[in-house]
Amino acid sequence: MGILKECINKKVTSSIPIWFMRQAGRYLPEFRKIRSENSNFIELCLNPTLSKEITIQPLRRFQIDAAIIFSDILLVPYSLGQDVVFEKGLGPKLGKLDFDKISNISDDEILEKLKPIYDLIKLVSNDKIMKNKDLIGFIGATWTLLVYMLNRQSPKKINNGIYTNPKIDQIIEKIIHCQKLHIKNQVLNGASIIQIFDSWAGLASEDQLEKYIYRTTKELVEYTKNLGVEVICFPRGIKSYKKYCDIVKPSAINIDYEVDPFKIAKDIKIPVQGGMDPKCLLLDKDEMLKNAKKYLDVFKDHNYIFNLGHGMIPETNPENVKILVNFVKDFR
Ligand code: 1CP
Repeated sequence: MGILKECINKKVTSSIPIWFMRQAGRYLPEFRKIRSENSNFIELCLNPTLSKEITIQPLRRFQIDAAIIFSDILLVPYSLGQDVVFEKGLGPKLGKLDFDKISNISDDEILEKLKPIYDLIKLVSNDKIMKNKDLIGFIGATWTLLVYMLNRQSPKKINNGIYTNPKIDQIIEKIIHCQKLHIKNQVLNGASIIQIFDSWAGLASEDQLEKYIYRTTKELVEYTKNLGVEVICFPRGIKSYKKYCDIVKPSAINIDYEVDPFKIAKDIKIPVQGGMDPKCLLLDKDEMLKNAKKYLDVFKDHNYIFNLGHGMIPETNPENVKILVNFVKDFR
């Protein structure tokens, strides 16, 4: 067990746990090299040898406390038989959502498609670099997957807005079923923590929050906790983190960079992760560390995991990451 898990279990840790969302990726030259030789992103995710290498690359460089598996939230729609391609510079493009096809897909077919991810988790968790570290498995939240599956591309690019479909309730049940299978198999193969990414939670109306976010995420959180594993939720852009935590009851909550950390520290009693704007890593060293110190100070009496308020951006200089990690590690 690593100190992330200890922190989530409200223990006093030897130092402040730290890892980064999107730590395994585009800002690292060693990743870019592998990526340039592998143009098909899905195939890269489903190559356990290469995805293991990418997963541990940041651990070789920085004193971080966890690895997050190199994979993608859109492998769940892919496993349900919806086409997913990643076009350079354009982001993901999904095929037509064929409900009858999705509803007829068996568990064996889903698991057959996702098996390389479980092989990757096994490979990473057996590597000696993982001693005293946590291995984070993840899924996209039901709402965020629904947004991609119905919108068929990032809502950042074009947002068709109406996430309605006459069969929406059945689609949701099938997604939840697949998410549970994926969570269970990540845990069985060695994931010690699960993070649920709800990247588009901020797009949901009040009504959609009730119908598509609270209920579905609460069900997945309960399911994961019953497997004996902690679950961190990241409902990016949600209006009330407090209400979300009260209803969904995650083991820890990742906050985005737009919320006021003082208010979070006052209102929320469960362990908190993240918050700092990823753009701070593009500032000069002193400015970056001033921002980091703000979060460390605000959460000094809290169980706090240092991380960002969204994923690391591609222009990040790895040297700055190193400076930041060392600063956080020396903080107490
Ligand atoms: O082109 C490339 O080189 C691929 C870029 C890339 C990478 C490195 C994508 C495409 N996905 C990933 C890996 C990834 N995705 C990880 C593992 C690496 C790590 O975190 O260290 C994780 C956890 C994700 C999760 C993910 N994928 C999210 C949730 C987190 C977030 O950033 O909000 C989302 C929304 C996706 C969808 C996705 N995958 C990739 C793209 C370009 C997108 C679309 C983003 C958008 O709609 O804006």
